[in-house]
Amino acid sequence: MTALLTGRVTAVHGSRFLVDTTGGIFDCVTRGKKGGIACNDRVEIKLTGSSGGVIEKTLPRDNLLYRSDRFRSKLLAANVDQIFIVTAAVPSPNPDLLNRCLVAAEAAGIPARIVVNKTDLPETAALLTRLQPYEELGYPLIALAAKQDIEPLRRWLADKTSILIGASGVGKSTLINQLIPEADIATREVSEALDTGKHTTTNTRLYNLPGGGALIDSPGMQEFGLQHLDSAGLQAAFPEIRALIGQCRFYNCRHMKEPNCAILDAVKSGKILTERWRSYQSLLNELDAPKY
Ligand SMILES: Nc1nc2c(ncn2[C@@H]2O[C@H](COP(=O)(O)OP(=O)(O)OP(=O)(O)O)[C@@H](O)[C@H]2O)c(=O)[nH]1
Ligand SMILES: [Mg+2]
Ligand SMILES: [Zn+2]
Repeated sequence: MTALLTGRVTAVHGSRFLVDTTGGIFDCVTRGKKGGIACNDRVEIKLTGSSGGVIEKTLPRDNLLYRSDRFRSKLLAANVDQIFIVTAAVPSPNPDLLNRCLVAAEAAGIPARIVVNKTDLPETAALLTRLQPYEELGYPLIALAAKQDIEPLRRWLADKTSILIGASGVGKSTLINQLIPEADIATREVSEALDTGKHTTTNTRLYNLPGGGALIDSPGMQEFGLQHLDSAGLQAAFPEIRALIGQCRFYNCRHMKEPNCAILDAVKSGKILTERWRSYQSLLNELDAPKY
């Protein structure tokens, strides 16, 4: 009988997983259908050959970042110390996507930071002004141009496992290439030059940082469902709503259109950003939609 090897999942390609162990890197599959396996999961594998194996067991997770629609969950990464939500003035940012990423991070109990990339573009000034209130909510803003100077981000990463998430084209893979030249991830310009269509990232992959720690690249997302939250969990995932819970007239207020609602009052007076409340409202509506 072959002994089990412990390792961590460093890449997810559909139903195949690369597992990094003290004995080398193995290309693994799972045995039957066993729930999901995420990038950076700690697993036990049984070798089936010189380079392949089967994942026998997923070890307990410290945390799990994932999204979910009504039909299924999409696991992003496990056991991460922090999440960087990458934005840029171009392509045009979507505040709802940012809010959903922040809610997912809060729900998973993982600290979130916002990276504003491409500060070389003149449109960035307006974006930074618009995002300033997020810093006040407790989400640090890190502004930089990946292609010019990566230092503002580098100092956040030492000895931590971090993931970059965000829309397609904001520069996640470019950031990783600048920090870890050996990563050599194909980014868009390569393909633009060869005219082979977009060179977008299609899988989640972990790269070791030269000075210690690791950074996970993920495919750009357009949607971020959070069907795994309930209404209380959703309210708690908005720090500015969480701070006012218990101050509405109705103890079970949903902050949608109820009278004497502390949250609606705060939206009206500008203390809560309208774009934050809109995201809350659309997430709550999605939870209420019938599940098939
Ligand atoms: N002007 C400018 N462009 C940048 C900067 N960083 C990245 N880009 C460009 O943004 C485009 C997209 O970069 P990628 O790194 O492929 O973006 P991504 O977030 O990994 O995209 P997906 O893999 O599709 O999710 C490329 O053309 C980069 O050259 C920057 O600091 N300034
Ligand atoms: Mg990419
Ligand atoms: Zn209320």
